[in-house]
Amino acid sequence: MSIRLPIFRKRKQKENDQSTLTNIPRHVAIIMDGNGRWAKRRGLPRAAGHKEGMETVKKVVRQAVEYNIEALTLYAFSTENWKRPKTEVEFIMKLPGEFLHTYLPELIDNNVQVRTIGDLTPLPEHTKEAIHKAIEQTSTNTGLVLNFALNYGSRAEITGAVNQIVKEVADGQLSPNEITEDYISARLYTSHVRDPDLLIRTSGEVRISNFLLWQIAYSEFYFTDVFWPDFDEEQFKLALLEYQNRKRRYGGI
Ligand code: V07
Repeated sequence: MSIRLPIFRKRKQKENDQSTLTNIPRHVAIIMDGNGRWAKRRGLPRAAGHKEGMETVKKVVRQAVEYNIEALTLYAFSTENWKRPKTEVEFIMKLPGEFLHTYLPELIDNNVQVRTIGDLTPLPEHTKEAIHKAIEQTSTNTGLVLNFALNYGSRAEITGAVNQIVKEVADGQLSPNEITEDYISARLYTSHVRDPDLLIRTSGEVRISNFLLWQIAYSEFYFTDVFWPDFDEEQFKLALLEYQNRKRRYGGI
């Protein structure tokens, strides 16, 4: 007669499956790269890639709201992007208006606060009008802070802060020993949000390209080969899972 021995199974690590996300980053920043290449692959004009990329923005924002992410910063237009053909720049500058025309009501419904970082001065008037309206109409919202980086460059941002601080010192309003990291942070475009916990870049490039240089000092980086228009709900979830697993690994020591 055989004796039955109890089998002790290792407890299933439930937290590791796709359906359970813990340790959600509070601020996610994204370099939305690969729109032109996505279009080229399909034999479409680059504009088609930008348009599809705009649809991805809507999906990612919905998901960020669902996950209760506090802030989402999207690199929509860099200071370098002005070098592109005039027709392409003109097309891209219509996107904020188009986006907000269809999507602003949903942003308001979802308690999203629209903000920008960067110098909006050189943007076309129609672009600025659409954006200012969205900023105004969402200014009292308390949910997701949705930051669009427009005509943004990190070195220009830091240079601006340095100039401001030097002027305060020269005017005798500020003593050099009062220049702390917090004092500098407060003079950057991002003074209304915490530093990003996670930085995502799509489309295979493994560079920072003058995006949030000061603010990403302690961020986790996630690079994927997926083109921005293909960065769907599943892809975003993969990035959040990777973030969660990194936190778990070094949290365990
Ligand atoms: C832009 C679509 C996404 C891929 C990257 C380049 C093209 C949404 C906006 C936007 C900006 C401000 C705002 C509401 C929407 C946008 C630009 C480019 C310049 F208040 N997408 N998107 N702005 N692309």
